[in-house]
Amino acid sequence: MRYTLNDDWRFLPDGVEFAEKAWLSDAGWQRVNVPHTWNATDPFDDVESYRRGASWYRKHFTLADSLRGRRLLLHFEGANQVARVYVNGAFVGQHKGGYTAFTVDFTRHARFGADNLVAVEVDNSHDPMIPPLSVGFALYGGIYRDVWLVATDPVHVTTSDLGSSGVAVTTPEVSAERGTVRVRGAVTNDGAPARQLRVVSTVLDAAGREVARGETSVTAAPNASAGFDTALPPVARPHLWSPDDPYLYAVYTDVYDGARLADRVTSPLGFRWFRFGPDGFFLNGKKTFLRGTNRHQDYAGLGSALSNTQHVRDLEIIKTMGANFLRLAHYPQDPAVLDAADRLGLLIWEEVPVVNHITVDSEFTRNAQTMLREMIRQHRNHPSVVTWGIMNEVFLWSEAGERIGRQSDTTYMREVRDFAHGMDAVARAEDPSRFTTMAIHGATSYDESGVAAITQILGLNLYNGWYSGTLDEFGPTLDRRHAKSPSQAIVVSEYGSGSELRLNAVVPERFDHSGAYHRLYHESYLRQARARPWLAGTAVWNEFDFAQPHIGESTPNMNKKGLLTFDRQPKDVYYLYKANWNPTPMVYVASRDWRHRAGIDSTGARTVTQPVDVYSNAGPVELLVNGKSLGTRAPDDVTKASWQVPFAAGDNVIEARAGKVVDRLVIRMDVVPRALRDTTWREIAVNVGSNAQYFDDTGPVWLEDRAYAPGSFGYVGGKAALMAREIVITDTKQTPLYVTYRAGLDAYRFDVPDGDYELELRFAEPGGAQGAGAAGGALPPGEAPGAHAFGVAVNGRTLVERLDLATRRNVAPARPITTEVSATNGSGVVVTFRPIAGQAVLNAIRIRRK
Ligand code: GCB
Repeated sequence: MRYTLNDDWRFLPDGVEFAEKAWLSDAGWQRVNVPHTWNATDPFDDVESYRRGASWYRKHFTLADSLRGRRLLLHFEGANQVARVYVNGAFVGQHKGGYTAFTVDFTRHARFGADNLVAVEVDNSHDPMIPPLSVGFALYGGIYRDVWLVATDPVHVTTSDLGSSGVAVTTPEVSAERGTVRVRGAVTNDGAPARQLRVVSTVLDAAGREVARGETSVTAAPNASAGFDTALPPVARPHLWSPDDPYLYAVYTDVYDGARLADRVTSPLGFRWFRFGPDGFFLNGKKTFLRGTNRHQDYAGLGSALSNTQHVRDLEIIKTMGANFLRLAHYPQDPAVLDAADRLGLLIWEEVPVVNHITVDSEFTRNAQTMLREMIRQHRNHPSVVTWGIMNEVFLWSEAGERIGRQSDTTYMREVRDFAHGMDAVARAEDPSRFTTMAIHGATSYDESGVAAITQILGLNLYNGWYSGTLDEFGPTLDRRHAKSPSQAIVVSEYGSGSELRLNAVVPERFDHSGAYHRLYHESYLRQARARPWLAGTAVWNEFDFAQPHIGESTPNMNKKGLLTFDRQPKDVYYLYKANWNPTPMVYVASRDWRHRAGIDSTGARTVTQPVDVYSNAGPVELLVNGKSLGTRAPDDVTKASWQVPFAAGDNVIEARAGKVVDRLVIRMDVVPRALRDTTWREIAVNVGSNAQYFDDTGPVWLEDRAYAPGSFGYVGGKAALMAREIVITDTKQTPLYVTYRAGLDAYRFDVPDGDYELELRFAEPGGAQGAGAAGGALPPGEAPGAHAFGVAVNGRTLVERLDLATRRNVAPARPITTEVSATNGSGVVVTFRPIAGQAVLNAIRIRRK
């Protein structure tokens, strides 16, 4: 019998003394339900980072008298990252590691018909002995998964097997003709005398019909456990499990004490066989390309404290996209995730959070190996799991926790190799039926140290065309690795680029965070992966945007590589995958992220010609714009068809038709005349230093930047630049407008007719970081550190004598200035910059006719 103890906890965000004692009042504590994290929103605090430290949770509960004589346990699905549990003041257990479940026994301390108090101290402080050490995601503290009260008979399946159910179900032999099942575990007799027990394992099909049964007798001495290992008779012509047909059986493991059923454990079962090899992945004898993605477990506003239904919904989104593979990066996830993967049909790569570097210490190794064992024992019965991951990019940081490009410390490299060998050996011994894997980045250290050759599968995290180089380098990089590792299966465990719903571009560029570049990136990777039939599979980084504290970019503290946003709105790029991977006929106008555009009149007839892409897996597509056909096109090899669309000023109805499937979208176009003396314009806003347009519903479309041309507008002199990734822009919600800028410009000009104007200039210090950019190595660096001080004049009149943007390290507050200006005698509006220290910079500019 078990039920959740999720409701009505008291929470204190502090590490006080005696919090486990009933006499300490918790009347002033916050009321919370679990799942709960105290870091639901503070990873997004602009400057101070999120709180890592100790907190207390307490819950009062009563135990029914009928539970007397039972074994009483608390099962925590996850608490990050060290949890110390007390019941009625007594310490009952401790667990290290934030991503695996644990069970504590409090039978001796239970009170019946009276108040019981469970108190849990949870601490997510950095601990050099507990993986992960440094990560690019938030280590949310708290009891952020379900808590269960479990009551068993004194005779029961062992509950002390590293948080697992105590039962291991394997399928030693599976073919289309027959499937054999083996059930192992242990039973415990908490009482006296010794007991002769029967362990009966039954396989039930999806309709609940018994298809196999086996029995083992065990003698359990008083207060002792005894193992069982039951081989069941084969199931003839088993209904195989696969992503296309995720047919599930169930196994009941029943413990009988005489005629009495003392305990039952239910395990999922799927019959399937698979292998990974240098020639790819094979499931049930069929070559299967792993069409995959990655998932972090956090969500806008909730942090890591998701309900089970939210976990399940994430997997449904992934399945609907047409994926058949999911990497649970970088840590074991909620049991609801594994259940959903079994039921929906998603093959799983699950891994332990050994990320970036290790601590060379036997305690760290012990903790990492325990986590690995816990993960495997807790999730090994899920047919969806095909590989266990032992680490991710372990050479990205140095032993001392510095982000470095390349390892040169050969002693450390040897230590990492030994560590990896140890982890790999644990995984293989725990579960010979799965394959071992690790994910590596592009450094040579993995080969030099021998680490790359340790696991059966090698995962590659590749970002060609994002952090470095060009998109076309992805395929050749894969080929070189294939040649170097001829005996390993290769999976692209990560690839991705960032995008931001508010940015889009006609001419997308690397790192512009436009939806257009995001799509281009994934189109290119899809194509290149497809051309390599030996590849086992690929996994997008990442299905969802997720929190990444200490990073700047277009939305501070967020990793924007998701195919969906942090609150699960699909970006256009999601439909690229759906069109390619989900056979359901669809057509999609790939401009939901860019429904309000602007552009300079291309014909003089108040029209702007810009591209529109459509994804269709339903055959040739006809595009109609405002009811007029622009012709029919056949989609290319990644389902894309493109048109140059002449947009009229205002709303344009775009309709794409592929046979019976239709998609319709209204795109609004703001037309800026070529010559500003044509006063059909009211406002011109420019995202200075960027090739991308910005729009956020609160104001105008901010155009991509342009060089000045007489009669029109634009910059004079200078160079387009990008803030270093580490710089967090504060005091604005319109961060993308500040991320790009023009440095060293002489002027910004608008050849407007005489009249009165409102002019807004926006600035932020790009050199706020000491050595920013360099730390990331491969990233486009921002300006060199140092003060930027300059004067600004408008039409010859000083606006600011000395604008000094220098500020704290890695923090750049947004600095907007609005002024009024009159253009007289054909002066137009001319903003001039006079450098005092370093170069002048400008991040955005806007002019409005009054
Ligand atoms: C990686 C890491 C992942 C990061 C990702 C990125 O290689 O494994 O944790 O989030 O790159 O977006 O930089």
